[in-house]
Amino acid sequence: MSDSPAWSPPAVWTWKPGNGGVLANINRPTAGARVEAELPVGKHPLQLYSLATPNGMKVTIMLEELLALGHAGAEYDAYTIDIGQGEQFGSGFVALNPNSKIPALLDRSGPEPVRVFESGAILLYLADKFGALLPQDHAGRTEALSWLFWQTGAGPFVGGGFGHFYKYAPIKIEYAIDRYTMEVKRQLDVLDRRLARYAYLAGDDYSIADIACWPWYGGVVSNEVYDAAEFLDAQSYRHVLRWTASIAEREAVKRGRRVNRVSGDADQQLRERHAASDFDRAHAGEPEGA
Ligand SMILES: N[C@@H](CCC(=O)N[C@@H](CS)C(=O)NCC(=O)O)C(=O)O
Repeated sequence: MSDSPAWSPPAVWTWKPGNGGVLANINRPTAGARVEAELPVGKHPLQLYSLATPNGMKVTIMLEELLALGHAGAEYDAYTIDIGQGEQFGSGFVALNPNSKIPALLDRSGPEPVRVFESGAILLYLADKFGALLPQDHAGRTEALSWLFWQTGAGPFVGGGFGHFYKYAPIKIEYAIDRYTMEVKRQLDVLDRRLARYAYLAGDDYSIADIACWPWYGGVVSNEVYDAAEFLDAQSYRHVLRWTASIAEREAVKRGRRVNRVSGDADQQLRERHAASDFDRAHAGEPEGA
């Protein structure tokens, strides 16, 4: 093996500021708010504070799907949280998510506001609230939730494990990359075998299980995250590729993936979303809020 670090752990770990690769300026070993900062609030019942990462996209895709199904109560204001600048540690955001990670949702439609954090919990909350994108029968619902929870358990191996060590870590560590590459390929094979038999993860119908998995695994095989499709031999997961391409064609997915996007093609970015017409305005190159 090419790397053999001559380091052994001390009795008690101490934090070395600066050790954290590209996130070094925001990572700390402690939780809680670092600054007083109120969150903006718009006019719709649902307020989303997020960023167009794979976890963030799950929620904006879900909201756009609900709106496409005619659920007017799913209208939402989406605000960007710049995690590179540490906005997730502002007091207003921490009050919504004590874990300081996007996405976070505030539902102001009832007598008391309801906060929801964790992307999987937000998908389930919205599916239950609107009675959509989750099978109604107990067996079907259970299958969909199994895949939803599978994703929230498996996803950190993709992002925090493979993505971190393959793409973001300041040094390339063969042991870590081997370990997480094997796991990500195993997960892709899990999906490929399932999708060889069914159109969607929960069966015949598109559901929150697909919405949770698509930004991660679809992003990996279509080379949109980590630039690792060749390394992972993504083209061999042909059922995952078929599923990825078919979901990418959905109009709600095309809209949802643009919300809270702050990088890439300018015409695909919509930092804030307050109305369906914002998408047309962004395409026409007009400033937001115009
Ligand atoms: N388990 C969480 C993970 C959320 C998460 O990791 N969010 C990342 C962006 S994708 C984040 O906010 N990172 C900021 C930080 O770690 O400080 C979920 O599914 O919502």
